Amino acid sequence: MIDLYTWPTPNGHKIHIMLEECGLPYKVHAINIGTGDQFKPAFLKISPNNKIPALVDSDGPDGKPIALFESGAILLYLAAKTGKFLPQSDHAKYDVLQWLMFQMGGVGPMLGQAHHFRIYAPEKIEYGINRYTNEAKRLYGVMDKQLKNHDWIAGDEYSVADMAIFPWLRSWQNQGIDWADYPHLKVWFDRIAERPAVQKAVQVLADARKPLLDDKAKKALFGAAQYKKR
Ligand SMILES: N[C@@H](CCC(=O)N[C@@H](CS)C(=O)NCC(=O)O)C(=O)O
Repeated sequence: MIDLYTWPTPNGHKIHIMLEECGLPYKVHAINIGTGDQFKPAFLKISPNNKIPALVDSDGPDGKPIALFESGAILLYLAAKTGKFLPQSDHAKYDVLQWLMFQMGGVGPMLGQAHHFRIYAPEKIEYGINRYTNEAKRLYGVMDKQLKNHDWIAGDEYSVADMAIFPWLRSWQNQGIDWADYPHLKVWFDRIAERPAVQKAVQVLADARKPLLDDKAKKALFGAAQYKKR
């Protein structure tokens, strides 16, 4: 059995999508990051960086349980477990891995900062807003160029790299993006949005999805709770 500790944010959605695409049964455990569930000792045991998603598979490698945090590692684990969405051939596999790393090291952190400075920061800091809006636009441009000649981000096959990037682009309005500037990326985005597994995945905990703008959420995510030694 797979237990998934998650919340309806882009990093959570990546794993919902992969599990739905693979047709793997899973039990959802809501970790409300706006009220501080991510700091509870039981969760920190499986996710020491106090972030969702985290997964426990009772039927892990060699039939033994495994606990994992970091969405990229979880996607690769599920790809290895099912033999799906990560190509077998070395060339195609490394193409996927490089775009997955591009998401983990670039798209996620930069778009996250764009959200922070554009939406969440208590002061409007022009330098931060410009820096991360420009980074968002640059990254969208890199992906648009790649998708001019490919159906999927890493080439010919839909893969974990597409699943990792797609959820971050659902919040394009918060990133100062105009889709008209990225026509190839938009076609790819719409193609993924139409997939039945993706539509099911984004419904997981959908009722709880809202901007984390109240004081309690800000304290949990950006304030004292975040920096307390545990
Ligand atoms: N690199 C991590 C990032 C995970 C992440 O940033 N999760 C956010 C939600 S999207 C979170 O749990 N934040 C709660 C916190 O920072 O306390 C991954 O890809 O799994």
